[in-house]
Amino acid sequence: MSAITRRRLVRGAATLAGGAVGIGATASLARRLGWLAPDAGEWFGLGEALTYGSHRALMAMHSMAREFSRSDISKVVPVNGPAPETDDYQRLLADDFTPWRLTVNGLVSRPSTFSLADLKRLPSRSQITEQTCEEGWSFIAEWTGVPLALLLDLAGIQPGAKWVVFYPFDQWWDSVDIVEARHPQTLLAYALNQRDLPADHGAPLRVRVPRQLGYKSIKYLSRIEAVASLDHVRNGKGSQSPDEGYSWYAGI
Ligand SMILES: Nc1nc2c(c(=O)[nH]1)N[C@H]1C(S)=C(S)[C@@H](COP(=O)(O)O)O[C@H]1N2
Ligand SMILES: [Mo]
Repeated sequence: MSAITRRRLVRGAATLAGGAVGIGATASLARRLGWLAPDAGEWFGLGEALTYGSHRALMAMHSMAREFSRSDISKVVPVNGPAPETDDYQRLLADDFTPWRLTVNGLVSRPSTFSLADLKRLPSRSQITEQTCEEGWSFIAEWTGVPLALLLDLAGIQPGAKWVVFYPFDQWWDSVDIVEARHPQTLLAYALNQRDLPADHGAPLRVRVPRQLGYKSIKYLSRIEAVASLDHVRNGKGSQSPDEGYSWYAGI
């Protein structure tokens, strides 16, 4: 997000908390409302925590990422993070992902697995959105898949679930809050520009979170877990990103 936008949002959130009372009051309000990012204690500190809190406070929960038309689709689709070279992934790739299953578990009433064919039979959504990498490049593409909200409801996500964690076949992992998980543009995509997802772009299934930077859009999905707290999930920061120098929240 640009510095100007961030400044505007932070100022907005401070105003919300009582104007001159300012930053400290905003942080405690954010904490009370549950708008404190899971990595708020990290060295990104208050700034990143406030970006998340102010987005959640000021923007409509259902504000939409811009959608484009087919003529806007980029000719070149860059890759960041090549397909895993592990035996288990390469074997699934060689088998066209027929034996692959997506596991949905954690705080759900019906822990479930889905084959690619199962997912393709569910109601789908297609959207032409921009994917922006933190490294400074972006592209516009059409993604087709199952809204994450639909899958969470099929698995019977429980009211206590506050976060949804994504585990892929490589070492990357990430999570989103329930607002993002239920957002109509948050997809589990199996197609890119109307073809099966190429391996490098996340086959057989990837997340698309078009309201955040590209690194939230986890590729090569294996499992999705609903949790009440991220404190005891791996590094306790909701994502691998804070260990790599990026904030958990990547809203744009
Ligand atoms: N599992 C996994 N997901 C990932 C990555 C990765 O390395 N592994 N890279 C991320 C980053 S930094 C970006 S910008 C996008 C890139 O998606 P693309 O390769 O389809 O362009 O995927 C994200 N999802
Ligand atoms: Mo990225």
